[in-house]
Amino acid sequence: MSMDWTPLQNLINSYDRFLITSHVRPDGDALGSEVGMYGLLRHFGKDVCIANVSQTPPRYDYLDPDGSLFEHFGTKVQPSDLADRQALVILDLSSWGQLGDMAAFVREFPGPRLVIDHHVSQDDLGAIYLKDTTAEACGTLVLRAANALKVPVSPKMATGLLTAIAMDTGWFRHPSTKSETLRGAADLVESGAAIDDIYRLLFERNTLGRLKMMGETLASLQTDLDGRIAYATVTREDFDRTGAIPPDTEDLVDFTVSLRGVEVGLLFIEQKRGGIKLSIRSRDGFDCSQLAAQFGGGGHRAASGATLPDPLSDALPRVLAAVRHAMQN
Ligand SMILES: [Mn+2]
Repeated sequence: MSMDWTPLQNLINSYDRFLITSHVRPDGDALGSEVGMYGLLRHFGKDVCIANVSQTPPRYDYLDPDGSLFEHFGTKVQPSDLADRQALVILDLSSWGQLGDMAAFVREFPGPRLVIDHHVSQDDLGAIYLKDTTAEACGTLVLRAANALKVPVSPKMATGLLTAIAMDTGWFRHPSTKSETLRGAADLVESGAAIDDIYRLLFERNTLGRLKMMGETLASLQTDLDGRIAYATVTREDFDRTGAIPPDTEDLVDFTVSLRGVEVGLLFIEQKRGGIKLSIRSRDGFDCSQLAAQFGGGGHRAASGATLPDPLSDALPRVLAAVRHAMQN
């Protein structure tokens, strides 16, 4: 799908001080897209600041080697520090829930807001939307924006955007991977993204806590509906026992759908503040975003998530019943 990037160009023509943000618990696509957008706006001489509602997971520290790029909203930057920002660019999300504790700030932001996103679910964020739900990653859209606006892609931008696209396509394995995905990735490698280094930085720097958490997650795996559903749980005790931190659970849900015969995989993660973070993955066409929407969440057809206020003992049977119901109808 080709997109008209005029709204972004207009914003660049009209404003000087930009703020970029993305979703809670940022992943490779969120952070990598921010790095790409930062480079794009800097190319036009803009004053750019990135503020995120969650801390940057340690595995992504290579995107911000001197810790100067990603500011943590609420600790490192306060709303008053951002009072001079004229325009807001929101990446890889279109729902209030995904903004977490930054939602109030965004609601009151006086300047124009631009959303660049590829998620199906959408709230009215009072923004201009540049959205393509067929895009495999938000990073793909930022790369297209750079190309459309004739911005040369620096090695830093390329590193961010390759991270974004690789992570949202499961390192070019998911069905969302098209020939264009690989052509885009090839361009990014040509622009200076060291694909071997990026892979090693992301996947071969596990902490002992994360590996032990993988073990706990696998040990908790169970199946339902004659093996068509698989689900695993991560409890607060698992965190205490393994020494893992919340970002260490990224991608663990993928184990559930790696089991032969499974069509829907679920991972329930107990949250420190209470409630459950639910991750949903599917194979063979089951629509995860619809299921997530039943629980106030959203996402994509093959990957989605939601946050439930209930304790694990209530959330698990409730979600399982909903999945069974959806699969049997
Ligand atoms: Mn994404």
